[in-house]
Amino acid sequence: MPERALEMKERTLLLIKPDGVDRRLVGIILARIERKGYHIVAMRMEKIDFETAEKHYAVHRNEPFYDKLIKYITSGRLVAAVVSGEGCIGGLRYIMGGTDPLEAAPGTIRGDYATNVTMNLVHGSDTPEAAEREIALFFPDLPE
Ligand code: IDP
Ligand code: MG
Repeated sequence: MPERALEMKERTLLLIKPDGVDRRLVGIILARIERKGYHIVAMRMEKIDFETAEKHYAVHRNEPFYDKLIKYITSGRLVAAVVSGEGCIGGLRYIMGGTDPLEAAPGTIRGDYATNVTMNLVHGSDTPEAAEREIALFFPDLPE
């Protein structure tokens, strides 16, 4: 079974944002993702610089919340991980819940553990193209 899951091509980038690390929710968040059946195939903890943050969130450049978002994501250490498994791009976002934790369903990470739309604990890539771009940004040496 593990071999089969590792062969599945789909993979996505997970970030446990600085509030998740600060609040010691790393273990709980990773446990939920692993229990779903996904594999963590690469993982690192780091405080990212502005350049990486700006590249990662380039699509939000013109949003009113952009400056706050960049300040938040660079405010402390985060966990970046590559998650692999069947349907994991959509599946991870389903486990995470909606962007605004006040509207995220109970049972999701954001629905259960967060209240603030900026500090919403986690990031998951939203498309296969975004996943490959974001994985390349955080894990440039990872084989395809
Ligand atoms: P997502 O993380 O659910 O994919 P996006 O729309 O891609 O949500 O937004 C990226 C991040 O920007 C969110 O996770 C959140 O941290 C922040 N954000 C999104 N919308 C707002 C907002 O309306 N106000 C403040 N921060 C926001
Ligand atoms: Mg997004």
